[in-house]
Amino acid sequence: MTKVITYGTFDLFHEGHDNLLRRAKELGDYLIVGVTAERYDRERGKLNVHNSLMQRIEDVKKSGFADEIIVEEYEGQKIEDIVKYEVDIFAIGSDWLGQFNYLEEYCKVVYLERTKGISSTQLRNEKQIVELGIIGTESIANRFVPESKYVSGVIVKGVYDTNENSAMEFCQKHELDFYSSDFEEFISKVSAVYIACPNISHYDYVKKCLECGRHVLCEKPMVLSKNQAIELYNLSKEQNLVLIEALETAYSQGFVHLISLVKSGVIGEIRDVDVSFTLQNSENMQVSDSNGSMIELASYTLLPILKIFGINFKNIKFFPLIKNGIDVFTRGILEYDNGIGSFKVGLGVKSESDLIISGTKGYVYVPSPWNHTEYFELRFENSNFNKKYFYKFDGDGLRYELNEFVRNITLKTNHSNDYLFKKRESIAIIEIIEKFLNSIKK
Ligand code: C2G
Repeated sequence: MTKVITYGTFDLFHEGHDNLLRRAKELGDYLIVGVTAERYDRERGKLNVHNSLMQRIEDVKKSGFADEIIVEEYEGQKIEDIVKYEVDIFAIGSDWLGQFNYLEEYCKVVYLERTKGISSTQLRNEKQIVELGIIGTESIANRFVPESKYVSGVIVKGVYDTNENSAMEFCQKHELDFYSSDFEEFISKVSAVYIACPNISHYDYVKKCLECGRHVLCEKPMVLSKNQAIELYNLSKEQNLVLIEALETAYSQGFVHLISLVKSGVIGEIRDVDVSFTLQNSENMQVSDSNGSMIELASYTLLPILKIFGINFKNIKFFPLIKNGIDVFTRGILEYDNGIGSFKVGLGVKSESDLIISGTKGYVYVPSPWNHTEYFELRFENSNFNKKYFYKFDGDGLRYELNEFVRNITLKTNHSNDYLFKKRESIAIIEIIEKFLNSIKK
């Protein structure tokens, strides 16, 4: 008898899951299905799981392919299960290609091609699965697709790029349902869009997508003009659509707790927020460094300053270092009635990308990379009172912004529940970047 084992969350059970189980069963005579426990999903950074473990087990049972169902509760359990149940074949979808090769020591490993385009409208409406399309094929879009599998309730269906070849390659690489260089065709096949193309075209695409009735998650900075930002947010409101600027730090657990803690007064009144973000090479950034450090990085550094001191600063000063027409390094100072916010951003330069918040009773130190906020420390003159905080930050964080986007679409709370990253904070950051760009033009 050939025994096959497979694992999954099987949330909002759909035809992709059904196909996977059917083909796994066909590989042998007896199929064991491991359904992930809630705690294990949290531990491995899977977000937004809707159905309870009981419901998900029930759905797997109903498929009729499983001879035995077990619960996957911890990292490393797969090896133990394979040995315990004397499994011959481990099967999993091709979105995990290569990642389970370590199991070859124990049994045969088969990657089954994942089902592209779970397209039934019934599925979307009844189970609220967001069918996402991506505009752009640059590096951040490439990092986004693998992250998306950690957010339940969303399927990346297709990609759009004006360059058809780039779109085709991206589609093949990420096993998407379709690619297109025809915007009308692209938009007709998706219910929501992630915009990750160079930011010069963000405005046009956000507007077009909203006008077509699609929810939009747009890379930072969404636009480079305050008026355009206001116009787009207003348009999304009129259309009752979700529009979110993708700034992953704002949605990550550690950062959210850090801000709440500081606001609760544990380090007294805040006098200074000093934050830095530098990148030696901008390979991981959305576009080439021809944009300059303010466009690339200021959205991050302005976030903690505006979160803590608010958007009404009295004065702002920039000290840029310009090379070949762009700022390779910029220091900025925001003056408030009761405090100072200072930041530095740089491309092709390395410094500690840390965050220090100084208060009248103590300070918070967040070491590099502070924007992941995996760890920070409250420090006081009497070090006996120092306290360390640790958080999980999975992947490169893109799942957090996607999770917030999907959550907003499902709950339709775009305008009432944006406290993690308020529209007015997004607009204020864009306005500061615009001010800076105008100042270096002169
Ligand atoms: N799947 C598929 N086609 C889809 C969606 C999912 O073939 N369109 C497959 C996945 O590749 C996986 C299974 O269905 O093999 C279950 O998918 P999920 O519920 O998303 O679970 P996942 O996070 O992939 O679990 O230990 C957990 C496993 O390692 C992975």
